[in-house]
Amino acid sequence: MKKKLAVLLAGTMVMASLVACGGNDAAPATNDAPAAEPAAEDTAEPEAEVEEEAPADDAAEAPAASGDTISVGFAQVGHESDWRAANTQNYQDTFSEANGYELSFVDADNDNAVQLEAVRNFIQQEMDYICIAPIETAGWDTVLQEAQDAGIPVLIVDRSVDADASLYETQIGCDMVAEGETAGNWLGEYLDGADAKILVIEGSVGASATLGRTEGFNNIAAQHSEWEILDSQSGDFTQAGGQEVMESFIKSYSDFNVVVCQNDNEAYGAMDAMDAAGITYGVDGDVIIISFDATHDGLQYTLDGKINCNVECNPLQAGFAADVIRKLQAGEAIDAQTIVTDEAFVAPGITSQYAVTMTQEVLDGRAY
Ligand code: GYE
Repeated sequence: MKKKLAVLLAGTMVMASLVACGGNDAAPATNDAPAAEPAAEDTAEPEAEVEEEAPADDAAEAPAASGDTISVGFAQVGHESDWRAANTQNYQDTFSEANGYELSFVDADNDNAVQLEAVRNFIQQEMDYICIAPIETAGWDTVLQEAQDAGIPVLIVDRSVDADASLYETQIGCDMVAEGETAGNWLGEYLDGADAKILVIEGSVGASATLGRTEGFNNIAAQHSEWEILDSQSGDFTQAGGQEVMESFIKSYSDFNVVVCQNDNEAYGAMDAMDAAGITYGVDGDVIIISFDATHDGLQYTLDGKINCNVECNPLQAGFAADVIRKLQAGEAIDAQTIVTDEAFVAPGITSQYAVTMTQEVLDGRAY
């Protein structure tokens, strides 16, 4: 059951530091620590962003220790990609009973209405905390206000929302604009002044991951008059979507040398479509493939030279959410935003100032 207690954090609020908050320092809260509800004016205070490495697997130490179980509702986007599967698994492992949580997990199947309803159900069930991985950035004000009115702290995770930041506690996720810029910077370095005719398979429409990666890549493309973006269509972050979009691109464009896929699953679909059309790609082919996520299979394709550059988005983010909840339980200050840091990877034979060259060792060392 949710206990309501407004904890005045103003006096204890500290500027966000660069000290790692997702590591093994998550001390258990005491038994009598109630579910803290920071005062609204405190949550509205802008704090510095912190950049974080992914937390270790054991980051989610039991916040409740021997005390009450903490109930957490997680409204997940869906199951559209390998990235999402890894992210879901990470939440289920982290917010486990053994760690002192009761996790209510809803897979919204990429449907906004289902996701909004899930959040409203969590409010009705008086969850202690709600985590939302928002399908789209838009449309959140009303339900976030409802959660705040009910005194339930909300964590926006993975993607971001357009809503007023005073309506939620914190946002945790990768910097999507930076990811897009990394992809563009790598391409500029690789092409070294050569022309590019670029096709973009975007992610789901209205998702911050799509908007950010597109913006970031376009920022760099704007610096290259020798580049032309021929077309940009949504593949909905799925393999089937990537294949469908690529098939239609192949019908419409006979002259292209770069395909940007905004996630690995779309890249798998795009590769299938190019295979079927007899178009070669990768380090030994005619078409450069850029992908995002750097999941295990995506990096295998990168190691095999099929994907030229793969920009990571680390799905292991639940430890950061657990750490925020631990701090709220303890009445401690939290960061307004946690940026999960990423790397980029390039195929063997490519060296880059923006990316790590893939080896079997790098692949074997990956946790997802
Ligand atoms: O890139 C994609 C997933 O929001 C970062 O969503 C996430 C994206 C990820 O479907 O594979």
